[in-house]
Amino acid sequence: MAKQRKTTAQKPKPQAKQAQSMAGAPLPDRDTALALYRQMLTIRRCEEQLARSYQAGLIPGACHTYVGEEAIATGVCAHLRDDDAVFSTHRGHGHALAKGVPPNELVAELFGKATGCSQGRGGSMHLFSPEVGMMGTSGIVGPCILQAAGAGYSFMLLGVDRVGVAFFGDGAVANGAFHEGINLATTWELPVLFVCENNQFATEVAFANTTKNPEVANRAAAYGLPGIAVDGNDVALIYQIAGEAVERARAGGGPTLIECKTYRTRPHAEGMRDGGYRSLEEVEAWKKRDPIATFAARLVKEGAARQTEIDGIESAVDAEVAAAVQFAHDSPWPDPATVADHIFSHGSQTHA
Ligand SMILES: Cc1ncc(C[n+]2csc(CCOP(=O)(O)OP(=O)(O)O)c2C)c(N)n1
Ligand SMILES: [Mg+2]
Repeated sequence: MAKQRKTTAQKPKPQAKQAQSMAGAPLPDRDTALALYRQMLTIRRCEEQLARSYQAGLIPGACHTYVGEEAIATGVCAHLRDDDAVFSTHRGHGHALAKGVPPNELVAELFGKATGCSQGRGGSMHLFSPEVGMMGTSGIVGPCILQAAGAGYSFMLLGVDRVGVAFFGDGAVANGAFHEGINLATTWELPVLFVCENNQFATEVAFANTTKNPEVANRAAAYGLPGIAVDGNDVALIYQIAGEAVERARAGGGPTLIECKTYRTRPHAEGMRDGGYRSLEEVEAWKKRDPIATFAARLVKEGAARQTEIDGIESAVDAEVAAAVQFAHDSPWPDPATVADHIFSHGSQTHA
């Protein structure tokens, strides 16, 4: 059963309210470090496979991959339980996987199959798995911030130590939802993490061209919550900072805004061009800072893992993703007779 939240008298002191920029963190313990590596690689391999499947015409609808940003979902979700609630974006495959949706169910969903996490009815931008607290990806930029605040409000009213998490891009920062959600969650000290994946572009528009303040974390000062900017390609750092924020939220210490500075190294969506708005040199420079390769190298260099162990994880992940694709291929389409299912609620009651 969920633990009771601490009373006001026991509340931890909130962190300094000014924005902080954090650099570097020690490796977590070996098992955790290897699990983080495996999770990032699972996201990467799934995304590479989904890109190929999209090109082969197997994915109806849009497919926005998370390649280059895997450290963020991985480092944050490693601290979450199934009863914590994640609300995500159009770029949400990584969030779903890190929150516990199995690769089978993700790939099948994108193929439109009945075995997908949303029974083949949602696709890439409507990934739901409430059983593991994946409360949905969304094609609308911004509302996930409000939904996470709403989840935090529910958890506070229930008196439980669960947390709500919103993942969103730099493109959501000028949306009214950012202001409303963060202001409300801070005022009411709700247990929420606001995780901005600042990959520096909204579609093909540079963040710096849409604001006079291209830093996100320092916006926290305007609302009065801790704002922390981190290297979004450093999974050990994200794991550390997110762990502190989750612990604070569970203990009644209120929300945190975490800005993860990162870069997507594939086009905005599969099938789109990737030129004209950013240089190839810039993309190549960020590929050298790949969150997965750099973490693997660090694990070996610091003696946390042998290269053979890294290779073994890679083989296991490749096999898991290949099996997921086969599972999706072999799965049935949804039965057309069920097209109207799940549209109306039959179980709800009204109370006068
Ligand atoms: C409210 C709203 N406005 C505009 C769009 C069109 N749109 C889809 S994705 C996108 C870019 C979002 O950029 P960002 O939030 O930085 O996320 P990223 O794609 O970089 O991960 C936009 C503007 C939308 N889906 N919803
Ligand atoms: Mg962006």
